[in-house]
Amino acid sequence: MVGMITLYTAPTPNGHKASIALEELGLPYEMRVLDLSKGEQKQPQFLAINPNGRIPAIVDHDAEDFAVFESGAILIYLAEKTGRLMPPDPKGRSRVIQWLMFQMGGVGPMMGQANVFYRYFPTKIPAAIDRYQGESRRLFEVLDSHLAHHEWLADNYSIADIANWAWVRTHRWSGVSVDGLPHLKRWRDAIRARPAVQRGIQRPPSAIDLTRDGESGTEQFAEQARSMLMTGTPTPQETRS
Ligand SMILES: N[C@@H](CCC(=O)N[C@@H](CS)C(=O)NCC(=O)O)C(=O)O
Repeated sequence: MVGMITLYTAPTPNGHKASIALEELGLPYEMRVLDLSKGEQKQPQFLAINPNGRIPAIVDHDAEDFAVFESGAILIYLAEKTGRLMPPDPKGRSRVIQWLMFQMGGVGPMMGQANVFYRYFPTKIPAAIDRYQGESRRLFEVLDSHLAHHEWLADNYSIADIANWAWVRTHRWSGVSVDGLPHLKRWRDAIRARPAVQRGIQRPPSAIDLTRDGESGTEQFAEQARSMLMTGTPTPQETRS
């Protein structure tokens, strides 16, 4: 296979970061959707690509089947491969990477844990829910303050915007409000209007709309995430089915 990327993914914010970037860059790719509730991400074939057993990961068949895991690393790889969505000069590149790391080390983990304790964990621990929702909201306020004086997170629309947006758009699922954050909303709406972003969030489409609350299927979705969380790895029966 030449000139083609394989994207291993699932309909989650981290997966959509990669598909949005691929769509923005117009790179040809094929998609392999892993069923996380069946533990396909923990199968040996996939662990050979990503030892961490999580999506997303890519294999670049145009570069001797070079494999990349960690969504932030994938975004940097794709930007550098194409020379787009991140400038090459050290300061401009650093500004993009700073906001990308802000998402990778902050927004993603905090919202991810907010989801765990607010939606999936069988025991409700109010202090844990408050901690992760509160920290997510604090990070949203940092974004809002910065966006009050900047159109995009770095100099131009970049992989930093893609990474943060893919999580911010799901704020309702995490139970984190964006009320009173007008600059964040302006930025969110501007990115949502981009055709490549619209295509990216359909690759693959979410089983439920994570940007809304109270949808049908919500409980089934939460139940699947809950069982994945509790077991860590799938039981042999789940693997076979
Ligand atoms: N830091 C990783 C996080 C990846 C991650 O947590 N992926 C989730 C879906 S968003 C996953 O594969 N979960 C399955 C599991 O935990 O087994 C990245 O940004 O790529």
